Amino acid sequence: MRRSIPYMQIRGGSSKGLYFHAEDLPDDPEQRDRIILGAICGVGPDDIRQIDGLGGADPLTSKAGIISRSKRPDADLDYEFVQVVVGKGVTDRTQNCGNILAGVVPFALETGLIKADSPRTALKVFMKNSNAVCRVTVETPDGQITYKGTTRIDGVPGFSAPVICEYYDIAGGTCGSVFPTGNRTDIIDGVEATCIDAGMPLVIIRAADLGRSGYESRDYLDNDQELKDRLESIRLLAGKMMNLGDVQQKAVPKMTLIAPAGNGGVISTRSFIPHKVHAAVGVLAAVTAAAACVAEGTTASKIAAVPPEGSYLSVEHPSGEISISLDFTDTGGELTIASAGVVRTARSLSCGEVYLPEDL
Ligand code: NQM
Repeated sequence: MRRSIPYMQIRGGSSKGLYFHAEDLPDDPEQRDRIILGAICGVGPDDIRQIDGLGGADPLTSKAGIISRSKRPDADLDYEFVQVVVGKGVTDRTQNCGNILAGVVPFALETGLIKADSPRTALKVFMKNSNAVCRVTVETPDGQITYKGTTRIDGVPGFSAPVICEYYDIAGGTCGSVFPTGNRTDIIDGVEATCIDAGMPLVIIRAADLGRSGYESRDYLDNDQELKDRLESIRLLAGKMMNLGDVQQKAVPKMTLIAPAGNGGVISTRSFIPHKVHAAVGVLAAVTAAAACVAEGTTASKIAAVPPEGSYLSVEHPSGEISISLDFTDTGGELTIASAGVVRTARSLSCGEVYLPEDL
């Protein structure tokens, strides 16, 4: 008998992924992973084209979200993010994803997990990967989700309804503290780096310190093997320093090259996720880069153009910018982030049953 499971495919922010109800998957994490790999890569998990599955052969389209109603008093939904590492045939749950998050509430409403309010619905989502809550608000006129609207985000063509994401207490969720090495800068493999986790573990290095401008295109950097080898050797060392252990098979920490902003923003970024360059920048990666800009004594603060307190922090990336609001306190000891806000959009693309390989 051919086996299949219900799924929805949703564009969340500038990513795209498969969304599943937790109850449709086995409880055993190993079996869950085999099913997710089967759905996304089929029987060819090490095939970089993902030709035998529904994955899109790019880190940004090789993702899954597992959703259930939350039993926590502070949340309505639980969300677990799974990154399928393209060409490696493995899953990684170390990181969260703020783009796939944008599709979580639409998924819950479309599949009847929760009833919508009108004209908007705000739900609290517990993000298992980073142990924190995000309040997500979507447009639901007449109690029905709509994706139609006038909001545009860089990295996605056209206009859509806004998905407003307000993150609480995200700092240090993966590494244990915002500056997990205990320093605001470290010298790693001869280069000054800031190791920081304000929602996403990043290693932030000034591009100029590696002999690059930081304004190179995604394709150019993807072909710069010398740079990528250097970044990977720094990443493996930084992973251990950031309490992440051996990160060879993990997607974090993400290496982030920075340069002074070129278009009126706070900083310009090139984000390696971790071996391919992001077409834009991840949501939580942008929040973390913005946090590094406002914190004294980091690699970023030295070149950032920080606007007056209370203004949006515009983080530039290869396809535009993403604006972040940050409610933070920097005592010089620890950096605390009470909340961070960002606007995304989403659109449901397909739903049905995904067939699993028969020999799974
Ligand atoms: O940083 C890509 C993305 C992401 C993750 C990545 C993300 C985030 O853009 O919150 O959204 O960093 O691998 O989808």
